[in-house]
Amino acid sequence: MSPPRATPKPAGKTGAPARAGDAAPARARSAAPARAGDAAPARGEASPGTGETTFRSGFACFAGRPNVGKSTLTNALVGAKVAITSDRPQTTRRVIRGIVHRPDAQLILVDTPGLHRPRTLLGERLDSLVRSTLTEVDVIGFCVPAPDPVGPGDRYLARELAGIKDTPVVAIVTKTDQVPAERVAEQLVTVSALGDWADVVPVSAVTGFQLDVLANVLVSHLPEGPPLYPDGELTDEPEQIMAAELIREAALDGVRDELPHSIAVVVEEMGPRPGQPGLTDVHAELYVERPSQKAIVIGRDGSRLKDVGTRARRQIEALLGTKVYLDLRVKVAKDWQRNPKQLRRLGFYD
Ligand SMILES: Nc1nc2c(ncn2[C@@H]2O[C@H](COP(=O)(O)OP(=O)(O)OP(=O)(O)O)[C@@H](O)[C@H]2O)c(=O)[nH]1
Ligand SMILES: [Mg+2]
Repeated sequence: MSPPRATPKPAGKTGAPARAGDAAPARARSAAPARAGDAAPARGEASPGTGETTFRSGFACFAGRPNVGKSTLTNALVGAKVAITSDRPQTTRRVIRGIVHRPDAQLILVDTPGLHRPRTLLGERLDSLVRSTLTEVDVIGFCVPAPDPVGPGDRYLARELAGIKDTPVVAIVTKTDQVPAERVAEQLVTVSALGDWADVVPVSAVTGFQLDVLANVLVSHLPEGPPLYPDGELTDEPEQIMAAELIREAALDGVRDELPHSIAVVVEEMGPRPGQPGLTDVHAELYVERPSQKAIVIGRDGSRLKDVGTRARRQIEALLGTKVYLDLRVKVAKDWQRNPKQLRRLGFYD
């Protein structure tokens, strides 16, 4: 069965400015990633003497501090929303694969949680998740935002990445639309001096500036090989997980301080309502760490929760292509970020 196609083409190819915020969520398949052996025949495979281009396929991982724009960049390159984003740091909590299909290559982008000094067991788990991912990819994209001064966190990370032998690292200066050209130039010089990078590329995921250049650079570091995922598949994230993420994204909007970190969402059940094929029932639980946080999330007379539910439902409808009935409940899982049992229950394994 071929996967449902989730609209836009990679941003760099269409030339249209890719705004991650506008992108409809990508339809996901729950299938495990296809192994090379299962893959469809390669297009454009090199045939000696004919001058045909070589087909490349492989993995590029985006790494960087929290909030530098890794997920927004992933979405912009894929041309659809495969990862949730927010202006709060530490939004991404899992490794998310987004797939860019080109006539000459299949580029699998691996978006990772932002690297920071872990303060909780969750932080430690995410940190080790990123580190193991970094050793498994063909090329690493080290993201540093143009507006922010380069700090000790970036320097530390630059040294770590330089220590990963045999994997080229491309430094990416993100969010160039937020600053004047001189500041971008300045940041390029600073970032270049941080390490021995295979390339240094400035980009804006919001305006689409240089996305095609970045895609070309990343593809140039991939090995020759056939596509690893079926044509048109934009992510291998299961729909149930994507739905939970979309609810969390809606819940993150407008909350402050520690609360964003304390929110976790689990979709307990999701499926078509019997006798109504155009309607999907989604039963989800939104966890916080303390009763006081529960009151904030619910809001006066339930108004905030209702608003979160409405926004999340629209996004899930776009994801599934059906009407959605969303049953969203708020629960307290005391200090779940520090509790191994709770972490496991919420899907964070060690
Ligand atoms: N203006 C502008 N804003 C951007 C750009 N890229 C990302 N942002 C914003 O920066 C914020 C953080 O973006 P994310 O993509 O969630 O950052 P991240 O690096 O994935 O963050 P973590 O998952 O927490 O590590 C969001 O508010 C984005 O809208 C860009 O190119 N231009
Ligand atoms: Mg992210």
